[in-house]
Amino acid sequence: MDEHYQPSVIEAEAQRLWEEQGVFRACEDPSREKYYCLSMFPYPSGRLHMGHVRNYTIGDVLARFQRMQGKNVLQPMGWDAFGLPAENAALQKGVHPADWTYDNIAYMKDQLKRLGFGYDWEREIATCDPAYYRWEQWFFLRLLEKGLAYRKTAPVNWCPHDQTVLANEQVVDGCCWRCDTKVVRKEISQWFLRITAYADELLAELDQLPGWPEQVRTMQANWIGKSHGVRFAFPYELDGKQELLWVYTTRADTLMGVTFCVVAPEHPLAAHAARNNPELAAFIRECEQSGTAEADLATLEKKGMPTGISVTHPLTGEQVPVWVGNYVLMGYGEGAVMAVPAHDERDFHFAHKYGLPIKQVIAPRAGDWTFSDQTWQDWYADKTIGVCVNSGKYDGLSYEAAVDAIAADLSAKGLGEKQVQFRLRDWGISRQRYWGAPIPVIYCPDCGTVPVPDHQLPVVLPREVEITGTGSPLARLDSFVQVDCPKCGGKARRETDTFDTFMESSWYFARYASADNATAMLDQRARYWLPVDQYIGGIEHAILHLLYARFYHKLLRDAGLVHCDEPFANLLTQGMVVAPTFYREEHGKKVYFNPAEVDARSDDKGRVVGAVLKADGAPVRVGGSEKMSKSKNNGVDPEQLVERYGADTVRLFTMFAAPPEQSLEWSDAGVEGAFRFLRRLWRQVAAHVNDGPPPPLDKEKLDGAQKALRRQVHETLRKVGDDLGRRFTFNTAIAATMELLNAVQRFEDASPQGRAVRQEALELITLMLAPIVPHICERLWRELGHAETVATLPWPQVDPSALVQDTLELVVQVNGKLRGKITVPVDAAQEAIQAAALNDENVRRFTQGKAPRKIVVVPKRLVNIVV
Ligand code: ANZ
Ligand code: ZN
Repeated sequence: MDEHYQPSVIEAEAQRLWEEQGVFRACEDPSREKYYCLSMFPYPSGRLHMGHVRNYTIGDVLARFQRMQGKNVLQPMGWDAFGLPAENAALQKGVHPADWTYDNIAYMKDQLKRLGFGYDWEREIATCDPAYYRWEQWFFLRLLEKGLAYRKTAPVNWCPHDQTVLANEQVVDGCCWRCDTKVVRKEISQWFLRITAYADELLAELDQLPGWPEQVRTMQANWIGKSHGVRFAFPYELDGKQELLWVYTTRADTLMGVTFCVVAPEHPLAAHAARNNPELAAFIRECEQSGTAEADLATLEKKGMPTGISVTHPLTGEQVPVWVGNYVLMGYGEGAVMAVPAHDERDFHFAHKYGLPIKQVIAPRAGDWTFSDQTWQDWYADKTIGVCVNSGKYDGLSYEAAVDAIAADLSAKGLGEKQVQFRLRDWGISRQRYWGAPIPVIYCPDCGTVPVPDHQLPVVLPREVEITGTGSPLARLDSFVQVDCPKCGGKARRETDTFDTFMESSWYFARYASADNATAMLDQRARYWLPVDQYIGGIEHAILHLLYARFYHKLLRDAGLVHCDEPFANLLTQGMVVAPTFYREEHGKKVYFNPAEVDARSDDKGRVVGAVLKADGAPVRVGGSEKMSKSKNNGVDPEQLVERYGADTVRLFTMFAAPPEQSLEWSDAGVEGAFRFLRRLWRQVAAHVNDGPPPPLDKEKLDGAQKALRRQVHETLRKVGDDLGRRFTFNTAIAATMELLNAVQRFEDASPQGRAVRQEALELITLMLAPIVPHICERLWRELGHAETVATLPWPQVDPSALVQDTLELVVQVNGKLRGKITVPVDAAQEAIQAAALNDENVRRFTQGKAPRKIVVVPKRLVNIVV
């Protein structure tokens, strides 16, 4: 065997072997336990980054490990291929989005193959393929039939100069990213999916996902945001007619503290009041100009204006003025609030700003809380602290009792009820973009909205379009837009919006099971494979993608296409890959340098403490470690690493450097270390193999040292199995294997049984590392004298007899000081242990022949001799 480790040769060889043998092709087999291992599919941006490599290595290690456990494993891969970057590339480089996307797919697929990931490529999916999105269109039509898809107007970001809708990420500081024109809000008609109909189930079933990180479940629960409150109305008269101003509150117990009401700028009452009030109309317009994101509203400076309209308090009959305020959302509750400035923080600041009265109605039941109408205090928000005061008949009631009593009184007057609200909004799925799946509907002047008939699917996204960055390319294409109405045959127009790309990623996991089915969206194979047993991906998808996928899965279930309730039984969210940043200040701006452009110095803990730019030898400043990104120029290109060290080193480093959920700190030294370990493993196997084959292992004939090594081998095997299978602590599994290799190296026994023990140790190390560094292990296995493909082998069994410990090491102290170590049989009698201790050469030097006054034996630990 060649003593030289050559990753490029052995990796290509192993990959060829797997491909020829079709090792990763998955076949449904009801007699075997299945394991569906799925990593989130990438957007084909051009090249893999380290985040991908980490995600996919974790998935591949788990898939390979479970295959060795005898499971029938499916591990597919595909491409989340629609999206904005392809259109940007078209604008910037003049390439067609389809060409750009498919070129990127080809390149990245090759990169994935060179990393040795064991995917069943026969199930590959690209979501921009009409064979994929036709089923998305087909299913959308089923949702339309059930009323789960509907159309309504909703605001978008609009650039008046480019005459185009902008995605949130295309709005930079409130302006268009291309022409810097101020972006405005525009109401247009769009398609929605009724996710709110599933809000309760989406929330309740989070409890049935013990295999998900707590943090992700909490984030989803908060996003769904179930709240219990009261919906009620303030009566008022408008132009001689009786009207009701509905509001929603979670604090009906504070109803007696209402001193004004606030409506959203888009509320009809605001519009009515603005008719003869130009100042108010201007204010409303100003509010409409600002962004639509809820996060912006939270930090927004609170502003308002009176409407001049008053409403009647439903319980006291007092007159309450109505204001318009920018902090009230039209899309939540009733788009109007009762303001209780004494106890609601936003109302408090609003009242202070505009000099509105503040009336205390909650007082602490006990303790050193106090009320102040001058400074805001957080205890008001805690419903358990207070009782009602200044509230007439409700005085003295606690939160729950007060809400019950007040809700009952409102209900008796026919003015309100208790109500459950969700923060979750219906999912807007229309995008005014080209590179997406066309929404399959047609608008006819006579028949209205007409679904595209099933037999006309797919509505193929036309290729020959002009992408200019202004307006919608599809809307300009007459051959696409102008169609005959499927109902009356008259002239009609096609919908030119495309689906939100979250639509494609909401069901791809199911399609992998039936990827080649040209006549149905899914088939019975989806029943076999679903749910996904292990899903792996970034925490950035904790809310939207995972919530949409769970929702879509339930839609599929209710259409009879899948059988289980939840799509992902277990979820692992891997941490970020971070790296140090290097920069210089130039004209007050930071200019970042890539880690590859600098020579960095590290301290003995591996922390970077200084660096110079290779190009000019002058120092650069060292910033903190941050997520690898273009903006910080601290990305490391996995391809260059694979070229230099091989895929196994890259895989080993990413799995060794940190537990999967934590951030992984990039380190050149760490990569070097991983490479050196593999080289050492290779050399040891070579040295062993080149001495010729050992005799068979005879367990009966082993001496103490041989038994000790065997015990460490099997203890390590047991630990690694647990680390990979249950704990997902790949780093500790690798560390234990490294220690074992050190022990093998120290074991210099060249006797026939010594060599047999070493053979077993090296074989088991090879099998244990196979999920992590599969290429080198294929080759080592053959060098160790076997013909099988490691990727198809079962996980080795721990030999219980090897774990039995028949000798013990005890420390020996003389007068409390450590003086020696002895090895005794585990079942040795007290006298034998004492004799062995006294007999030890080192111990004798310290006892100097004196008779011991006392000997204490602490079982399994130590012997103390007092002289
Ligand atoms: C009076 C009140 C008093 C409130 C108090 C809170 C504390 P969650 O829990 O998120 O459901 N609210 C209702 N509709 C709103 C809208 N469209 N825009 C902005 N705020 C709105 O929040 C419910 C609370 O948020 C409601 O309870 C209401 O303020 C406000 F001491 O009513 B509360
Ligand atoms: Zn028609």
